Amino acid sequence: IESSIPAPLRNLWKSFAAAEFSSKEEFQKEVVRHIETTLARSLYNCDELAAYSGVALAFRDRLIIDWNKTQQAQTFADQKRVYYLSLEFLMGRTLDNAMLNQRMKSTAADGIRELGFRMEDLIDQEHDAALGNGGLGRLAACFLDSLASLNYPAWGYGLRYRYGIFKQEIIDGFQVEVPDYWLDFNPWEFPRYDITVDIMFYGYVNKYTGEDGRTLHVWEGGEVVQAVAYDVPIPGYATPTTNNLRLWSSKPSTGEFDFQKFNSGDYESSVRDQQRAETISAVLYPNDNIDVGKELRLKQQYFWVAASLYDIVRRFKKSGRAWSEFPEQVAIQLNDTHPTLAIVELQRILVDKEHLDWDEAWNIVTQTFGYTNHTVLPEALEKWSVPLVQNLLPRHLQIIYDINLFFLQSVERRFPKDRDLLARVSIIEETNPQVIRMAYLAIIGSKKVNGVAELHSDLIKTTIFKDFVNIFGPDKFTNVTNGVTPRRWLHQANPKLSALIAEKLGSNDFLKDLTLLNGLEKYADDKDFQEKWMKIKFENKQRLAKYIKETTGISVNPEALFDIQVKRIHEYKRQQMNIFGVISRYLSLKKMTKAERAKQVPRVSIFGGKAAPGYWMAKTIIRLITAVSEVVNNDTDIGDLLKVVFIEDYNVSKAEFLCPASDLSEHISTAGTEASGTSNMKFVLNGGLIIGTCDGANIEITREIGEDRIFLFGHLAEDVEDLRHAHRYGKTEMDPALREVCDEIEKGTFGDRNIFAGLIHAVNGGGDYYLVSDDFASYLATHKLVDEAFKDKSSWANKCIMSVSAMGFFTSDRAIQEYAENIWNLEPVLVQ
Ligand code: 9GP
Repeated sequence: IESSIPAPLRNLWKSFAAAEFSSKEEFQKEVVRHIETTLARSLYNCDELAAYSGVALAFRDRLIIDWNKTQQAQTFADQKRVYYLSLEFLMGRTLDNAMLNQRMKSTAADGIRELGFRMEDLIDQEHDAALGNGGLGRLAACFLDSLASLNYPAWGYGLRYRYGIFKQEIIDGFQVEVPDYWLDFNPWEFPRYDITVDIMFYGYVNKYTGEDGRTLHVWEGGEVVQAVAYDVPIPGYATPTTNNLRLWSSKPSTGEFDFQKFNSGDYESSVRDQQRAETISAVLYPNDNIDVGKELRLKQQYFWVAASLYDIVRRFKKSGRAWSEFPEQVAIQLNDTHPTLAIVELQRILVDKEHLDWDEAWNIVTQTFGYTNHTVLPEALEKWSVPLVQNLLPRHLQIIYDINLFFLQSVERRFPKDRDLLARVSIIEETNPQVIRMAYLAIIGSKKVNGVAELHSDLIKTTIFKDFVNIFGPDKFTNVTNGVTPRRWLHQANPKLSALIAEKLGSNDFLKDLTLLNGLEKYADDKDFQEKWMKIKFENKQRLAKYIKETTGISVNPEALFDIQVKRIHEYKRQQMNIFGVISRYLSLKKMTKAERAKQVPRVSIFGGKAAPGYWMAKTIIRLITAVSEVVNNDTDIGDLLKVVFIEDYNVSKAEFLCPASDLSEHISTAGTEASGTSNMKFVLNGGLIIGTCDGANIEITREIGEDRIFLFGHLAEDVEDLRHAHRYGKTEMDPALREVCDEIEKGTFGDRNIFAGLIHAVNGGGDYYLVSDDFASYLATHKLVDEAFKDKSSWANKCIMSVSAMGFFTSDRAIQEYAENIWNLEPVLVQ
């Protein structure tokens, strides 16, 4: 392709395209140029937002040059690409990451200072791109960073929600949701108005006989909506590779609005059509680990996968290869079951549009897809009602029926007369109405299925997908333990610690190869190093204390032990157990003499996280936390010995300054319920210890860092069924400390007891499904061990340093390499 363009033209073009800044002065020139011309502002009305915008646009220019080069290099290389389909990408802020990945932050900070601004203030101007709920969406964002950093040819595909996850306000102690309109000024996206795809819904299926006598299915007569591409550049670290994240936005396909209706006075209905189309990508469903089953959600899913597949197929067809080569050129990873309709859509394209035989098409489909499962929670496993799918996607329902029929026939041949097995593994569940089990469809249509931590991958094989392991054999099921990007979660979030590590190890190379952290091991006992290490922790805690004071008015002592639990609020994550534990600590402190109190380790218990708007129990947990904080923080007997803080509107940016400030963080889900967890990795990587259950990735973290550096407690996953059974069949006795806590709540110590009745009932008489009572004694006992351990500063520092030195495994680079080698069969493409 290159040689088709005359060399002089090529060279002229390249000399202009390479206009990148590399010095402070060039950077300043670009910033001022953008402020003056792109933004039409001047020195006299350049506020922080304008300055942020100028800096962002200057860096964006650099990114675009690399982005173009990457797309060209990947096209010329003509190698296999991976497409990561995720309904959520929780990207957070971009500018800081872009500066660090291009290793230009200190040059830029100097340049900015001379222009009269502070870098931190400008970074704070940026709105988080919050197109996700929690761990699943943030994992997708870490994966994009690693894919680019490792030079893999990869595209992300998602939805461009106009409203991301809501903003959380705490009013009178209760969560209130406020819309998050994040698109006011977003320099990081590029609308591609020329890249549009028409997507159909509803309609009917007609059958025709083709020239070769075959039956053709034609889906027609439906409502058409247009998908418009918005591209976001994803820079790798210390490499020019800049991949693409394509987000789809919906609009009406027939132009702005219906002028006929408008002219005849029917203004409302002409606008309604437009609004209906735009609604599809309007808002992210704010549920984490809960299936909602709403028609609009199904529309979102189909809209997004259909547009993405159209794009992927169009790109493949340009190569002129035979269809049989599709799986050699294309790997599609399904992030959870949300994109499972892609399997059906590809089969439809191949059979109905490209006229391949069913079997030939199905063979291509099942070689192309991989499916990642992120949960075993029954309430989170997606099931779509058959009548809903029948109405919205009539042809897809037929295809799903056929996939199911052929699958069940093959099962019957291998396991004759096992009718129970057929009912168990059928994609269609015979409820009223019937429902489609999306996870089963994803397994049947994929080449590989993976869980996200060892325990979780074992559990899916022995519980929810057991029959499929029998049918397909164990090789189809594998594990890829999650990871996080050390660029954002160490280098960006904790610059001082990152610099100290680099100084000790002699370079920044650990940001590319996290296993190099093991070089810290030999300094773990070095008193001078320990002091420097703990000084950084203290400064990070001071920064958090200042933020807490400014935002909540609560004064916390940075010398106290900072104990943090930040994540989505969910009963299975057991924030209720944490706050019950805080109450228990409070009651113990109240009973102590002054002399006894003087010996206690002061604590600050910090909580943060959003509750799904319709999840009443989660909202009640938030209310209990805020109610306890009102009482405890104002109790003069207690003073600094215990403070309780709820951080409003927890998001990626807040996680970036919370992780570096923890002494202890809590990952205390009921064993077997948290698939992996990723904040556990972030906290340890930032030099904090964790208290946790034997669940998700906690188990592998323990294996890597050593049992004496983690505070594990509670029952094991294998005990859970028996314990639940005992509760169901009459176990009534409750842990005495927990009873005391419940009594105190019921006495009204924390305000209106009626508000908390549901929470109390859940652990007392309501079956205690999350086993709070069963784990409570060991939870409290383990917190005592934490207090004791914290008193010995040097040994605590040693534990933290040793833990960080052993965290190399938990980089998302390792996870992506495993996906590339074991699932996608993908090779990197180097960009010059
Ligand atoms: O709940 C899991 C969490 O444990 C995991 O770390 C994350 C990324 O793999 O996925 C979460 N799952 C979901 O959000 C829904 O399946």
